[in-house]
Amino acid sequence: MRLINCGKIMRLLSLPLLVGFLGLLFACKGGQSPAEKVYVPPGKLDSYYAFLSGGHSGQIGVFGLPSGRLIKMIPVFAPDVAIGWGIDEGSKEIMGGYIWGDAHHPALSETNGDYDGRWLFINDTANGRIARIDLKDFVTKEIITLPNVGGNHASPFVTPNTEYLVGATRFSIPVPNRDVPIETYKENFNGVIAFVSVDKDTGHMENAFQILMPPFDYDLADAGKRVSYGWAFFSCYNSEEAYKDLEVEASQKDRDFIAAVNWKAAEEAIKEGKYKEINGVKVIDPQEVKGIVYFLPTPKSPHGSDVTPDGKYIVGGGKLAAVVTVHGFEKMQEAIKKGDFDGEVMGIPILKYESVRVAEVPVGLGPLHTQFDDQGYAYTSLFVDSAIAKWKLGTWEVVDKIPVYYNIGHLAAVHGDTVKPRGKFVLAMNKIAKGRYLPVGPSHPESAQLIDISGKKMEMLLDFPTPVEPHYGQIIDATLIKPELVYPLDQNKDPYAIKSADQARVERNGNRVDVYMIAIRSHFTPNILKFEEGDNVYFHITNLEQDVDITHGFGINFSNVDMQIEPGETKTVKWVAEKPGIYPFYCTNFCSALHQEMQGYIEVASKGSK
Ligand code: RUQ
Ligand code: CUA
Repeated sequence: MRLINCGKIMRLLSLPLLVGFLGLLFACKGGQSPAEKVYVPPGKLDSYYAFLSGGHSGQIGVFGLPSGRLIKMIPVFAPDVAIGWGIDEGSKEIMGGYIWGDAHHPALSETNGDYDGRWLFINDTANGRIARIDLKDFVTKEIITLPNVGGNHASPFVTPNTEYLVGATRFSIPVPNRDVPIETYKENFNGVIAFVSVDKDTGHMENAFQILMPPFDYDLADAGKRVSYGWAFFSCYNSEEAYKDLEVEASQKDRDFIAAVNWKAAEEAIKEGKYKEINGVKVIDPQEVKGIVYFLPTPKSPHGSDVTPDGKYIVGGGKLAAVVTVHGFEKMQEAIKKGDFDGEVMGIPILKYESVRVAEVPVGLGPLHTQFDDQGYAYTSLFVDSAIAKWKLGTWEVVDKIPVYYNIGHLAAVHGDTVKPRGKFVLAMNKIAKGRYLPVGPSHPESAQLIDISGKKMEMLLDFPTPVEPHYGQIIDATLIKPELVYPLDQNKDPYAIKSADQARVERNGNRVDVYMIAIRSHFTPNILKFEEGDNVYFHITNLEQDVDITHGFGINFSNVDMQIEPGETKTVKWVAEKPGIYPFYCTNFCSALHQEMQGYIEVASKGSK
């Protein structure tokens, strides 16, 4: 019998072993795989909230990162029949008669230049508004209209202590709006830059002041921070002042502008009474008040206007250029002091390009928006190239590029527009995301792509669909948000609240009927109701539950009435008894084993029959 030749076997085995060992070593060095980096096991929570605007759906999507899971859609400018947003009386009043809005830019409130997790604001480009969502319950609390602003796009971008939200005109209109020939655009139309103040305790918004501007299209904005605190920077295109065929006529000039606004100086001017009131808002005219606003020439039709975390530089995304332009705040201050001007428009000095520009960074085609990390790098979205360019602040060199699918608009890094970016990830929000998901007809869902930015090279991790249509998004450390899980019943101050079933009742006053109703598992009190044809019925329903996630619904058959009432909450909804007959109503939100039994009947008698 031959002896086994151990040495030979060892030699035969050693090569694959060595290869395997080295492979393992490399794998470990690369750290986790993309799948591991985004995997959040069942029962575990994500580390970040991402708030993505819902565009013309008028909503905001709340996603968990790194998993990309959609957690909630917050209705803001548009009705949501599930929770009754735009149906119950309270939310109808907040919506102010509109049923749509075009939500572009979520803006988290800030303290000392960093997100504080208190409120979320968002603009409505269509109807010139800003909404405030309370992050204690993720509910829209207030919507304010900005008079004189046509198409509020460059908004709401907060100042470092949420002193102000900004707004600006995208579509210039006459200010005040009136009937003039469109052909007199140059003489009769104006842009407006608006500042909305925020009460630091309640979050309540007020129109503070506005600045009258030439009829350009103001696009994006960012507030100055640290050294540039007290300023805000608004990009604009169409300095050609075209009002038709903009795609040709508004792209003639090689440079448009970033408007630098000294809002501290504007505050002073207001205090000194240097304004006129238009539509109830204090408006400063730069032809009469100097030193409030300056133009920084910026190539070409700039879109994004983003201030670096140290506040020293303003980055303009030259949509029709192949570079981002970096302006220096200090250089700007010197140029203002020296009067280094190249003419003026409407009393607003144009600073010399060479005097303010620090660098032109050759990032690639169609640069739009820029975000920042914690290592001194900037990330610019490239719409035409369908890519993100990573470049170094200070040396201005492009160090990496990653393709995205396709046509990226905004991008968001973790705390990526604050004074304290956290690095880790950047989220690409792609506009035209052809074929990324199972097809669902002609319109393809938009895509978001999560990219690891912690290493030298960017690494694509994850791809997930996002409901119509994210423009901007912001990503916040989840530990900074601590929502309430029930509304304490003893703090319910709703004038129509009742706190026990024995207070439940029906009160009639002419043809107005008020129903004070209780909802608690698994019963409505009262649940048999009798009205007369033509009655206007107001249901005031209090959910007496104090258990987490025991929400009741209230839906009436053959009607448009449905709403959700959260634990401890009271809501009012109006229903008109239009036609004689029987109308079942029921709990529309699954709440218990006897949820199916949670129902009642309404009887409507014909007029004068009782
Ligand atoms: S926009 S894709 Cu409405 Cu903010 Cu730039
Ligand atoms: Cu209450 Cu279902």
